[in-house]
Amino acid sequence: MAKKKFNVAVAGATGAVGNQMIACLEERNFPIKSVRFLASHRSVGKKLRFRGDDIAVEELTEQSLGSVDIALFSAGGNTSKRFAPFAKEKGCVVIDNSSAWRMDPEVPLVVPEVNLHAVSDYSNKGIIANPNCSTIQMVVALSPIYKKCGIKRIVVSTYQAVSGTGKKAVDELFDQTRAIINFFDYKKNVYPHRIAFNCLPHIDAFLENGYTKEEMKMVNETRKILEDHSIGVTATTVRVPVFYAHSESINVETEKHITADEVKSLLRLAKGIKVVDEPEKNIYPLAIDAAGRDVTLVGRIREDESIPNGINMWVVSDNIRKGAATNAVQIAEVLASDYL
Ligand code: NAP
Ligand code: 3JN
Repeated sequence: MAKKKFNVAVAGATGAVGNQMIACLEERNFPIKSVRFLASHRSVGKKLRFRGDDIAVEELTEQSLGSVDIALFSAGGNTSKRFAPFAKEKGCVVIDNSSAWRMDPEVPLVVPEVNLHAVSDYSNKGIIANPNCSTIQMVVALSPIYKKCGIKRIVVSTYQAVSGTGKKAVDELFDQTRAIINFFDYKKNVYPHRIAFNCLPHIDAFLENGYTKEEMKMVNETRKILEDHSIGVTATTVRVPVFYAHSESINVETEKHITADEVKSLLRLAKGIKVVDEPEKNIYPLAIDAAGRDVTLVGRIREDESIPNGINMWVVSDNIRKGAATNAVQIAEVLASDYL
């Protein structure tokens, strides 16, 4: 029997994440009957290449979602809030990359390597949420440990690439770096401070509790995905002058004891992970090695000698691929093969 094919739309197709979604659909040979690329009115008529054809970008409107089976959204939270409920009325399932629906109890928040079963709740609202990129790579690395020995507490510090802020931030890092090394004046539009040759302990807006929204996303999303609200999570998120791939220093306190060697063995068998841990040869996960790949690199795995049950690790993954586009397309693959 011929494999079923789907009408697919990408909303936010002209953006950093949308572009990568298009690349993932193509690379992974997603079963597509028709494809629509949607963005704001500013991009109408722009052509994007897909499987050898030039496809004109259309404006995202209620009409443009008619007869779409699966819509991958990465056009910001407000756009998702406005259009995702409408998509459901039209019989379309939305896989949403924004934070708009992530903490809605009726909306599954899915990382296929971790909680694939949650996809089955998609029909409540017709929406499946894709977690924040920093959360995705952390739970990919921690879920095998959680399943084996439980987790009491996680302390994480992130080193996040500028591509997480979108296309304009990638250009800003490039332009500032070029200006500074040539002794020219530089412009600053995206971040409140210079990002070139600097680190900013500030991602997304500050909240009343002193944390940023990005930090609280990591706390709340991790608990929802691991389905355990007793886990203590505290995060410090930092923007660094790297183009692609987020790095994270993670300290995890487990319920039951586990050695560093046991963690390495566990993670070597886990889906979506590559253990890169030969410090004696200067081999450990690097952003430049993770960029452009879907695998999450884990290394510097060692016991935390300050507590009885603690592990430290360094986790690196491409924030636009596994952190956004690839995770969304993986979810779409499961929907397409098992549910639609
Ligand atoms: P970007 O490069 O700035 O692209 C933004 C995209 O949204 C563009 O295609 C833009 O279209 C479109 N857009 C903006 N306003 C719109 C509107 N009113 N109607 C329709 N389309 C609109 O940003 P990005 O980095 O790709 O991120 C896009 C969104 O994805 C973010 O806002 C965030 O919600 C989500 N995201 C999630 C993660 C994650 O951690 N999973 C990571 C990064 C981003 P034009 O080109 O026509 O303006
Ligand atoms: O800054 C990063 O590295 C990740 C950024 C994600 C992001 C950027 C703008 C809006 C998000 C997100 O996915 O949480 C959002 C949002 O939808 O809130």
